[in-house]
Amino acid sequence: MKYSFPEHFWWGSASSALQTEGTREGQTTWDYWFAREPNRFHNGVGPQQTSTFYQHWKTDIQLLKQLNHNSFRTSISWARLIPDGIGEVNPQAVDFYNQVIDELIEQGITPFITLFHFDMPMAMQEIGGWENRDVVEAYARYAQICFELFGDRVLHWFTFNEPIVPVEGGYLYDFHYPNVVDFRRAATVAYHTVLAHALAVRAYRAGHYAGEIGIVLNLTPSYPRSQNPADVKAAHIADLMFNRSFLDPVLRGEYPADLVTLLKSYDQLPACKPEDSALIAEGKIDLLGVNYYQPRRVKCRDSAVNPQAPFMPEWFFDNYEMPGRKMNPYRGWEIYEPGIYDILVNLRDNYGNPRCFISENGMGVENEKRFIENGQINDQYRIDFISGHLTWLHKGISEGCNCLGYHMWTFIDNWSWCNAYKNRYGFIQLDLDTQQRTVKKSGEWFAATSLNNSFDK
Ligand code: BGP
Repeated sequence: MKYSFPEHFWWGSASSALQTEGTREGQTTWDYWFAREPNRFHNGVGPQQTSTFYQHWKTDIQLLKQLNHNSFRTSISWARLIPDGIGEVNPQAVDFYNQVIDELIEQGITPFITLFHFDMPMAMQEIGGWENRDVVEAYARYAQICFELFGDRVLHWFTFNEPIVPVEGGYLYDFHYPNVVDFRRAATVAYHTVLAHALAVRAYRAGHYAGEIGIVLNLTPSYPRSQNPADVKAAHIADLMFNRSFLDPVLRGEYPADLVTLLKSYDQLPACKPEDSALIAEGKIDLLGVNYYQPRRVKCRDSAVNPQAPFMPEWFFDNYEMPGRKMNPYRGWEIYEPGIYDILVNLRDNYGNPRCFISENGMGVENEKRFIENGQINDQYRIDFISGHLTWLHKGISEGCNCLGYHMWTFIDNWSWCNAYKNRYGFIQLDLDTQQRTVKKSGEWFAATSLNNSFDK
């Protein structure tokens, strides 16, 4: 069967500043944490060992073109642009991002720019990071500076990438700095992130720029083990905490009432100011990026909560391993293609069918060199992964969902936080020692799909 996509569909991939650029003066939390605890990172490889986009941006953009990208998302590094987060703007950074943006446009690739992709300037973390409202203000200033510098050419802005992840990683589950385990502080970080987002949207609207502004959320549909009310309730609470804690503010301009009630009853609500709700209402977006990797399956808890243990989302559910689930064993994530359709239908039916696109979807695989045939990685599993998701996305579009594009994670194999280079995601293989780039079979498949605006399956 032939799957064709709407005219002007966005075909491309996503990456981020910290994971690709390298060579940076301004220090981030990642540089600081790596210097102190290199053992936390796979094979002791830190955030300075990248695919060196800072040096190779021009030839990399040629590769994007070779892959027939019509759009590409990356982020600006706050710490590169404003090394201490709040002071002087670094003119070399301005030159660098101007060159990248201009070259993308020159090559017919629409730049999509994220303002914050997990890379907090260390100077900002030292004063409390997202727990401190001064950092919220500093971020709003940084956003405004970006709009002023690049807003004449960048027409698709994203305030944050997956804002729930620094909350989970840094304040609940110990996989990002500052490795705090404290729900109330996590809730404060999440709340302040929403305020920062809304301030950036306000600044963007005030500047009357020609483009649009949105956010990228990782939406993990919450599936209950069964229709037993106890399982359904568990899935509902997981959905409130991990999806709707950001989805509702940015699309409806307010938090779900039952999330607020739940957190209030456990005394976990962050400190709010009376003027906050009006600001949050102003944060409604024009465009939603959806990152989808895996579903969340939950069931009612089997055991009673230990009242001495820290308050956690898992007080309300257990994770459920569905028998027969399809797994990506390298990342430990379930592969469930219909999830992408369920997300789009939920947006259509419950959120007014907003303009949206798939901003990340991907499959990280270990030791891909074993798949080399005639000098090229034959990653048929990745082509199957993409085409499997695209068929469900296609079904969503044919049923009226307002999905405008599909971006893969990622372009060239890159540094993946604590996993460093363990799992490779790219359309293009990176040899870390020589920096040589080689297009994988999936890259060729994607180039053809984008060119034809369709594929056969
Ligand atoms: C997303 C992030 C990306 C990227 C990707 C792959 O959550 O936006 O930055 O890293 O996941 O996940 P990981 O690197 O954890 O394997």
